[in-house]
Amino acid sequence: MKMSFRWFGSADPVSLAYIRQIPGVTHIVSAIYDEPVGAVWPLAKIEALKQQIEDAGLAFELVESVPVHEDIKLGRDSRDQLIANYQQTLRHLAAAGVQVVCYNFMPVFDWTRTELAKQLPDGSTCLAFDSRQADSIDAEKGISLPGWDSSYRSDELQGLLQAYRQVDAEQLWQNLAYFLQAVIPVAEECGIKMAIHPDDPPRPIFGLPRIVKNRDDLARIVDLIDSPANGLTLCSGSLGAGPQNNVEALVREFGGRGRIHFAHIRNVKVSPEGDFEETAHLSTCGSLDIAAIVKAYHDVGFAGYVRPDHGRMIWGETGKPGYGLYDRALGAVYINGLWEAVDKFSPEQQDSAVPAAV
Ligand code: DNO
Ligand code: MN
Repeated sequence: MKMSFRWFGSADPVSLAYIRQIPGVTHIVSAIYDEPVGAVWPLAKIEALKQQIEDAGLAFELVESVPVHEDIKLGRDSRDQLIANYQQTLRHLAAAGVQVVCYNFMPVFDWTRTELAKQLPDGSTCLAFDSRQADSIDAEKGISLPGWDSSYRSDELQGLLQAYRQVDAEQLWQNLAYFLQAVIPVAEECGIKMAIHPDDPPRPIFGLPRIVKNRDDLARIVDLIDSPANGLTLCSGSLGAGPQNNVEALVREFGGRGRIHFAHIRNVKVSPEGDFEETAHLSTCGSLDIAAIVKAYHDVGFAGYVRPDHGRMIWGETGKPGYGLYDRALGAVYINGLWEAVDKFSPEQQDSAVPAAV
C-alpha cells in the first residue's frame, strides 16, 4: 500500500513541505488545474508539476482527476475529438511516469453536499448531506447549494440540465462504454490504470442519472472491458453513504480481482435514509469499520495507492472544506497504523517469524 495525499497545486494553502512531514506519506495526488475541461494537458506542464513534487521529496504517480467533458457523458458529436484529447493527455501523463488516473462519470455535479461546515459535538466542522434538503431543490429553478454551483453560469447550467433530459441511466451507460472502448486500449498501451470514482452520494440527484452507486454497477463497469487498465477508485465514504453498500465486501470482491487501483479511505455517519456527515477516520466515530476495510485490503494483497479522503476542519484551521491538513494527516497516520498492525500480526508474517523446523 502506498500512502498518498491530495494537493491542489501551488494555490493550495496546504504546502508540500507540510505534507512531507506527515509520517508515511510518500506520494502526491494532483492534477493540472489551469487547463479547460477537454483540453490536452501539455507535457511540459505535467513535467513541471512532477518536478515541483519531487523537489519536495515526494513522488507523483497518480492523478485525480482527469475530468471527462460533459459532451462525452451526453454522447454529443463533439465527443470523438474530446476523447482523442483525453487519449493524448493519458499519453503525456504516462510519459511523465503517472501510473493511475482517477476520473468520474457523474453528470454535471461532482460530489454534492447540502452543508460544508456542519458543527459536530466536539466543535469541529464537516461536510454533510441531507437528502430531504437536496430533494426539495428544483434544479431548473436554480440551485443554491454551497460549494459547487459556481463553475457554470446559470444559463449554461440550465442548458446542460435540459440536455440530460435526453440521457437516462441506460444511455449514460452506453456513453460510458463508448468512452472506455476508446480510452482503455490507449491506457493499456501506455501503461496507465484508469480508476473510476463512485458517485457521491451514491444515488441520483436533481433528476440526473448516476451509474456508479453500488456493487452491481461496479461489476458492470469492470466487465464492460475485462482489462486491469479498466479499474476502480474505491471510495469508502462515497459508497459507504449508501446504506445498501458493504464496503468491506466490495474491497474483497474487486480488490480480489485486482481491479482496485486507488483506495479512498474515510468514514461517514449514515442514517437509514442515506443522510450522512463526514466524521473522523476512526471506526468508532462513524458507521464504517475502517479497521475491517484496511484488513480486507491487506487480505487481498492490495499494493496500490491509498489516500485519506476528506477530513473535518479541526484546530481552528480554515481553507478548502474537506481538504485541510490536520484531519487528513490524522487519517493517513491512522490508516498506516492499522496497516502496520494487520501486516505485522497477520498469520503469514507469524509463520515466517517461526524458525523453520530442522
Ligand atoms: C470524494 C472526492 C471527490 C473525487 C472526485 C473524483 O469522495 O474524492 O472529490 O475526487 O469525484 O473524480
Ligand atoms: Mn473519494
